[in-house]
Amino acid sequence: MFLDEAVVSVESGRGGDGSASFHREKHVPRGGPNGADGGRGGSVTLVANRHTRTLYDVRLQQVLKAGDASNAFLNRSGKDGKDIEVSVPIGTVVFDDVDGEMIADLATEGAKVVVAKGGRGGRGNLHFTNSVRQAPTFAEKGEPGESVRIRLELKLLADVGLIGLPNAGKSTLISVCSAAKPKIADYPFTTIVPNLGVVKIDDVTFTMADMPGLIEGASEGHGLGHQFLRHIERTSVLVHVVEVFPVDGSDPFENYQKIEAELLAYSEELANRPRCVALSKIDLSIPELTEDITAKLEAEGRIVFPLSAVTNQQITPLLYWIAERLKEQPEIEEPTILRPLTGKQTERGYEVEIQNGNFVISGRRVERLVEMTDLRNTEAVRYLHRKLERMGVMNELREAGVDSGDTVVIAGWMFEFKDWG
Ligand SMILES: Nc1nc2c(ncn2[C@@H]2O[C@H](COP(=O)(O)OP(=O)(O)OP(=O)(O)O)[C@@H](O)[C@H]2O)c(=O)[nH]1
Ligand SMILES: [Mg+2]
Repeated sequence: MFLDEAVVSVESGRGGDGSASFHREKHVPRGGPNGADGGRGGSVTLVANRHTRTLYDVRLQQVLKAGDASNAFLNRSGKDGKDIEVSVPIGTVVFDDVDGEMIADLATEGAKVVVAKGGRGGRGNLHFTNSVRQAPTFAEKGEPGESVRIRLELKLLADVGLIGLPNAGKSTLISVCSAAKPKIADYPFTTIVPNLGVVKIDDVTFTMADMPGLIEGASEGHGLGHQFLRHIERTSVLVHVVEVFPVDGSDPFENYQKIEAELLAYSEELANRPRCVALSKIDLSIPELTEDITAKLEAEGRIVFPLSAVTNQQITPLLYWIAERLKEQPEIEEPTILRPLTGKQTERGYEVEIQNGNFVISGRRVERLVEMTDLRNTEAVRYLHRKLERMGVMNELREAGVDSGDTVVIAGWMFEFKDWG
């Protein structure tokens, strides 16, 4: 796994229990209910922050856990649990690690997503009074916190991406265009994480990312494959760096075709981005050879910039071309929160299934209802029963053929079915 990826467990805090209590005053033997509510459990929020550069700190954590709330005591409310905010780099994409669905794309400074929402505080008995039940002896328990596993991926946000085979001269190019100081060496796979540089040409400033070398089969995950192709998804302009005179004796034109094929296989949309070829290391070539390859690439419809980063030849025409292309590009979109994690889990649906003769009810809302019920208190159980009746759960059970005395299982609790009708 790379530094720009992290899988973490996230837990929100549980809500505090509500209390069941009654006014006590001199001369008043039994006052009205006054039980207070439990506190709200802490939530876990991810926030995009430009001072955070990698997901390294997140990866060091086993669990990101917010605080539990405290229970209400008599007529005093419980304290809320501590929320936690975790800083992640701008460009972090959040996935549900279980179903792989994307939850949020934190593409701008300050973009936030709640990944685990704190449990609601249980309501005190005061809430359960009505015309017939004036002195409820029960209160609601706090809602349990959520526990989810999320996967974070950092997608670089750069205007321009430098792509090409290993050793093509990408890092050297970014080092002469910007203040970036990437590692440069005469062997392949020198760059293992993308380097970001800021380029200034006249009054235009843009960011450039130097990608690790791609190899044949990258689109199927070979080499560093998808890991890095995904970084270029968010660049507006691509510069394909092709070595004019490869030391390994390979053919520059075939090399060019290999990478182009990978791009196309990875994403057609990506392959259609504005793109040019930087024909690198022309100081190692002879003019005839350089011209020959340039002509071949131009015949493919490519714009070609023969250049040398070492002798600093012909770099500016490339930068002007990039600046022009960027002017034509739309601004980067707003952050997208596709699906707050908690949204999916509060779905209203439930299911009744018969397992080994037991009637098993599943569905988050129903399970939470049971988890928040003080099952030792008959009055609370009756209240639960009525709620389930109103939700239609009881009818569904009857339709499934439940009989008095049968066992109903909800959230791991077993109930004996009794039709109070
Ligand atoms: N003569 C000459 N050598 C160059 C030029 N550009 C890069 N090189 C050399 O080519 C080798 C590879 O350069 P890098 O910039 O590390 O190549 P890269 O594409 O970043 O390679 P990876 O990170 O391994 O994918 C180094 O030895 C560089 O000094 C150039 O314009 N002229
Ligand atoms: Mg490199």
